[in-house]
Amino acid sequence: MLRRVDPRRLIRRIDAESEHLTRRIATVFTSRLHDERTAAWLGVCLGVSFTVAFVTGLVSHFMQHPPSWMVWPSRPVGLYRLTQGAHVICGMATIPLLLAKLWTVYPKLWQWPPIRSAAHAARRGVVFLLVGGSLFQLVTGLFNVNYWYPFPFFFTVAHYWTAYVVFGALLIHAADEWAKVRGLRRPPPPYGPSRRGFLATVAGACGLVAVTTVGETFTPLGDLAVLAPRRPGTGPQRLPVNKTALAAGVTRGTGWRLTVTGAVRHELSLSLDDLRAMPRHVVRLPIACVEGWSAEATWAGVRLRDVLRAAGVEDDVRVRVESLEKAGLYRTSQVDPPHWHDPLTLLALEVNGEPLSLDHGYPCRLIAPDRPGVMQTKWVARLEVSR
Ligand SMILES: Nc1nc2c(c(=O)[nH]1)N[C@H]1C(S)=C(S)[C@@H](COP(=O)(O)O)O[C@H]1N2
Ligand SMILES: [Mo]
Repeated sequence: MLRRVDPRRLIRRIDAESEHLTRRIATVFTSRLHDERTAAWLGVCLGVSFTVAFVTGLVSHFMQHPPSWMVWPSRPVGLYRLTQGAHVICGMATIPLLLAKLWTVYPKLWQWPPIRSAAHAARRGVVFLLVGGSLFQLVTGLFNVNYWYPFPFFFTVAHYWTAYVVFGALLIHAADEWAKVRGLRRPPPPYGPSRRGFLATVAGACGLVAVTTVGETFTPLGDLAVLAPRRPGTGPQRLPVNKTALAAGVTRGTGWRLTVTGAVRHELSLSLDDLRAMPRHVVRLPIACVEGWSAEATWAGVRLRDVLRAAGVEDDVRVRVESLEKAGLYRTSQVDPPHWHDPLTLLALEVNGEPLSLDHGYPCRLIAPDRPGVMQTKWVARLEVSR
């Protein structure tokens, strides 16, 4: 036999239950650490770190994919090294910060009723995007830095577009919560050492992550970089390798030549001896990988501009540098006028006093100032000039 249920009684029953639950939750989360002041402090720090990550991330994206009107300078030499180091170190140090913030505010997840009005629903929607997007950025970023791709999408595209969602949600959320941030300027209500201790612990955790990773790009702290997958000074010819020749399917063949074609007055086909016969220049430049590590090395070879001048090019041409590598996203890169005019931009034949090893791009690789590592093309075989 089915019992008839009076819907009004049922609703009253549910209301009473939920009120009871809300009261229970409130008693569970009485800790000072879940209060608004702590959350606001952590929010300010997250606002700063996500802004740094967003801006430096856009720099990296638009250096690699510049719209036709955008031209990047080739100086300061180490600018990209700095911005990308900041991006990755800041992102890593943000992980404990975000976890602390989520722990501080998670009682709000169970607020009852879950939606009170349209405005409240919109606000919670923004927070949902912010939390979900932030976790996504930090987790995929961490995996990428460690060369681990357990997800079915392409990292850079997903990381790039999610950044706009997160930053948009962050701006709305910050505007919405600004009153609480302003409240931080008022003297705090009397409380014990717990909150200050909690914030100090979080700062310590962030600092520890930063100190154990920053050595991947700041050489004096190289020995401390236990969390970094690549370290300056470690690798063949004292330089890390991202993509090996084996992984790129490149072997040490014979009869290599460098061809220069496209918008040139004379096409060139140069042997290695032809290049060695040209004026040799030595430069000290870093490889600054998108994944955050960077390492300086001493490179020797011919200036890209000398080769292009020999082919007879106009001042405003662009150059596509192509690798022997058959497939792969990073087998070519674009060199714009500021970079190929720069006397530091070389087609390098040697690194740290030795001919390039195959893993570093033998027989010839591009090395230029202020440029992401992915654009320092190895195993160069062709220069395609365009107007
Ligand atoms: N042809 C080719 N060049 C390439 C790559 C590649 O995959 N293919 N990887 C790039 C990346 S991501 C970096 S960081 C640098 C690393 O140079 P290194 O291995 O000599 O340190 O090479 C770049 N040049
Ligand atoms: Mo890289």
